[in-house]
Amino acid sequence: MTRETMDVATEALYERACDCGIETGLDRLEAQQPQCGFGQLGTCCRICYMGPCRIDPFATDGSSRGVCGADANVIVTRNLLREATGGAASHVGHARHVALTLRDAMNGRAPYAIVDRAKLLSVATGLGIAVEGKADTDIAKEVVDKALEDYGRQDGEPANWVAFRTPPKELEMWKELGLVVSNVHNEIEEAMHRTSGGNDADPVNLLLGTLRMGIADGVGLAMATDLQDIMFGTPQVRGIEANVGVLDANKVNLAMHGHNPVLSEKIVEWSIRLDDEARAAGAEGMNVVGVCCTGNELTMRHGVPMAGHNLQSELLLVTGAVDAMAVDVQCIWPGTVKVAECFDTKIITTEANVKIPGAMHIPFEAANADEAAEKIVRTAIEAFVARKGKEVSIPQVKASGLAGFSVEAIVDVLAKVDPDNPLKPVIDNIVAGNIYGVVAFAGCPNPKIRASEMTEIMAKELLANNVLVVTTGCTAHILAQAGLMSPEATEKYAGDGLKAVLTALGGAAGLDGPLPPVWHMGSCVDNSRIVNLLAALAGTLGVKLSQLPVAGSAPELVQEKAVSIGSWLLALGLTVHTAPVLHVLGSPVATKVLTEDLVGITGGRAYVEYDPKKAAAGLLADIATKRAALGI
Ligand code: BF8
Repeated sequence: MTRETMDVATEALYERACDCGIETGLDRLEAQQPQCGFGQLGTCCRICYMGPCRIDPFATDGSSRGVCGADANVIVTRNLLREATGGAASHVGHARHVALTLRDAMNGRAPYAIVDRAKLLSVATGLGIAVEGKADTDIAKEVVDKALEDYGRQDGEPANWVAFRTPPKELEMWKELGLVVSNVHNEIEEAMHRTSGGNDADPVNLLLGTLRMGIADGVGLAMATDLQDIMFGTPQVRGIEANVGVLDANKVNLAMHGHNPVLSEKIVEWSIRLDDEARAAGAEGMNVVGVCCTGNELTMRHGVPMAGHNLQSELLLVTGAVDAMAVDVQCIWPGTVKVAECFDTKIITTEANVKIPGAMHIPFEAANADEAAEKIVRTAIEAFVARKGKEVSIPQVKASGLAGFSVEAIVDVLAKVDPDNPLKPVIDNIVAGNIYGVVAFAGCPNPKIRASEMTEIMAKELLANNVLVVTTGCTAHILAQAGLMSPEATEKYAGDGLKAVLTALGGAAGLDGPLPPVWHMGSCVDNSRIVNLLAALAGTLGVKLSQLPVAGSAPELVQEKAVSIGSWLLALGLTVHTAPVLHVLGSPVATKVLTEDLVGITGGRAYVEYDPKKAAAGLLADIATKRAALGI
């Protein structure tokens, strides 16, 4: 990413970093050039000590195979399955943590409660739990039992969250393909086993394993979302602000970074409780802001400002205005500690399995949540006292918009148009072509691609062609910062058909203007919300997900979690665009199966394109094909 192509806020912060001699990820990316070609092709194998072996897929001598005889197809597909396993482990671990917190809360051992009773009842009913005449706490305990069963069962039956949240046609398809996941921990064990030395050497079998891992990932996503909604509330549409300008020099700025709202919800609570202390310390109050996915969780439920996406996590600290950044799990750059050392900023780790040398560690567990949250907020206030009077530099850049588009919130809006059949207005408009299709943007900001404004330009192209954009994760931060979650963006960017629909819906919802053209549906685990929405549409139309005029995109893929989410979407039958390309090009089998043959298996297809306009055109062509097949 060169300086000329950075957005205003990033450029200002990067310049300040350079002036102060502070190294950031952008510098390190440059220093890493050229990056390893074997790694990019996926043909580096380091799972045993005869290696590491670097395979040249084009060689005609012995270097086309590893010492054990594994060729590029085997090595690439083993590596891909291990990537997806890393992602799924993150999500099912997250979900288990939330389930255990709900269990402890219901047993009086953790200070959390049932905030959304309606969601509790709908999840319980969906899981087949009888709710009549039972106390809410007992129902919640049964929900927890169902959740933990998905980590322990050995009967081979579909996992509870697979049976609950998978649309019937796709569940049937998975049964026929032998892809039904029963126990998510077993899946992870099996995947690590089969990809260790001297086991599965069939690339197609390994690719099917990656689809299974995607399905295990989907269990984690859906379970996390459902249980979080029960404990913290189902998001409703609300106003939000995004970008570094949400920091306030005169307040105690406490940035929440990571993923699990079990921590961040408590921090919000204690920031309110200790606001007077912040004022007594000379601040104008507490200012909790969100980074990455925990930022999405907080903005969806409370309207907490979205300070930045993953690539901005270091740069935010360069303002000198962040008093503390408290983190839990996933996507935490070790580099943040080095940047924080240049200021009075405290980086606070909280999880036993995520520690960073140089960071302060305040152990956070559900049982001690109040004490730990109180300590974290007080630490931020003390850091503000140390910072008081020192120079800070906050680029005054921020955008406003609406967030909180849970499926429930969307249905609430649609029910104002048609109370008996809320999805009908959407389906009618899809059939009529006013909504040409839907594309889900998910995943990360990639410094290799960010300068091309991949996410923003793709979204604008799609909107102009009447494609509704829904989003989660860090792409939600990017699109919010670009102003695409505002009603004005509908006027500016949406095609005429889409504009008319969003204007009518905005009117029905009692807004002054249209609904925004990009709907913020949450964090990365909330990709489950997107699938639930698509499943409802497919169910109403009586078609498979693969037949809908919809697609997914990780336009700036970074993390293994994006690989596992994408694998879930491929297993569900969706076209999934990514940039950069997955590390699979070293394998002709993987490349062909993912981009061609899979269409005949699940209906899904991997699609790669780095040019934002061409990528949008590719997805529009895909949608056109699906519309034609539906006869609309
Ligand atoms: O889980 S989008 S950089 S923060 S991986 Fe990470 Fe990617 Fe951001 Fe959320 Ni998702």
